[in-house]
This record gives sequence, structure tokens and C-alpha cells, in this order.
Amino acid sequence: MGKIVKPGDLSNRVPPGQYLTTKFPVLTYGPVPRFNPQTWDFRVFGEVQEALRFSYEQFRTLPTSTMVADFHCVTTWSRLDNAWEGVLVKDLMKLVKLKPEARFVLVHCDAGYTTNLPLKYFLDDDVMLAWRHDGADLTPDHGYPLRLVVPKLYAWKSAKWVRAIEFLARDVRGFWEVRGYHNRADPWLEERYSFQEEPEE
Ligand SMILES: Nc1nc2c(c(=O)[nH]1)N[C@H]1C(S)=C(S)[C@@H](COP(=O)(O)O)O[C@H]1N2
Ligand SMILES: [Mo]
Repeated sequence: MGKIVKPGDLSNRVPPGQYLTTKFPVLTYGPVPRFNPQTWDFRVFGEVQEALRFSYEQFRTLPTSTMVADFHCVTTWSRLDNAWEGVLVKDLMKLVKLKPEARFVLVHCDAGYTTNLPLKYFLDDDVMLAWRHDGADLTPDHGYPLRLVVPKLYAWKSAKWVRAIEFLARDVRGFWEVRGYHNRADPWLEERYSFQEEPEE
């Protein structure tokens, strides 16, 4: 039995200026990187007591979780109720000792894509490093073997093909954030473009 959704309920789920799709569009700048499990690694570095490096095999021994979350792309499509499977960042962080200076995160991907977010958003309960979506492994163009999922921010912060997490004392803007997109990117506040940023942000 599907749940009964009253028309009014969706207004709490769809941020302003967004339309719903049940498709899963691919939004990628540049080529899809090739995955080699022999050479792939995942690193945690920057403002940490000790840098970490996982092989693919080691990463997959981390505790696995599932979650259901909405996904909002700044190009105005939203996809509700995505079932993700992977490692919750809060579980990964049980292995990471942050230095007190750590306040921001820069996410590094294969092929040079980056995105940044404040530490507080990265540490949220619903932030995941995922390899499955709606019951199947992610396809290469959706970020296999590993993508970040940050449901509370526009989807360009949900970086695909993640290879490293860098903790920073000062904010460093990522790929889209230096190309005119908003540094924080809260879809409920329609934080789409950098010209909307408050001077002190
Ligand atoms: N590495 C990387 N991650 C990325 C992107 C990208 O171009 N490269 N595009 C972003 C954008 S703009 C969106 S909307 C989402 C789209 O994810 P999807 O292609 O799986 O729908 O991925 C984000 N993550
Ligand atoms: Mo996007």
C-alpha cells in the first residue's frame, strides 16, 4: 500500500522554484571518471590529528546504513524519496579526530571537481557517502563507486566520485562556488547564486 499524500503535503517537500520529477537526470560537468578498485582510495586530511587513507576494500568494511532523502538540483528539478545506501558521515567521523581549528570541509573528487560546506552541515545526521540508490548500485554517471549525499543543500554539493575529505580552518570555495553559485546553497532559502550572498558570509 502506498501512503496517502494529500496535495498540500508536498509543499513541505518541494522548495520554492522547484518542480518534481521521478526521473533521475544526470548533471555532470566533464567526463565520467573510470573506477579502478586496485588504485582507488579515500582520504581524510587537513585539520585532523591524523590523516586517514582507506583502500576500496577497507572503505567497504565501514558500517553501512540506508536512508530516504529528497534531492534538489539548482537547475530546478527535485526528486523525492531517494533510497540511499552507504556510510553515514557521522559513522565515518567516529574514526576521525578533528583539530579544534576545523570549521569547513572541502570535498575532492576524481577529475578535479570540488565542493565546500561548513563543518556543521557536513556533520548532519542525514549526510552520507553512498554507493547505492533505489535498490541498485549507482551507475558510473551517478557517481559510482562513491558519492556524497547532502539532502539539505542544492545537489551540486552532493559530489560524485568522492576521493577525499579535507577539513579546513578557513572556507575555500569549490568548483561551482567559484563560478557564480551560492556558497551555502540552502534550497529552502533559494540560495542559488553567489550575488545573493550576504557580505559577511
Ligand atoms: N564530481 C562531480 N559531482 C557532481 C557534479 C559534477 O559535475 N561532478 N554535478 C553536481 C550537480 S550540479 C548535481 S545536480 C548532482 C547531480 O547528481 P546526478 O547526476 O546523480 O543526478 O551531482 C553533483 N555532483
Ligand atoms: Mo545541479
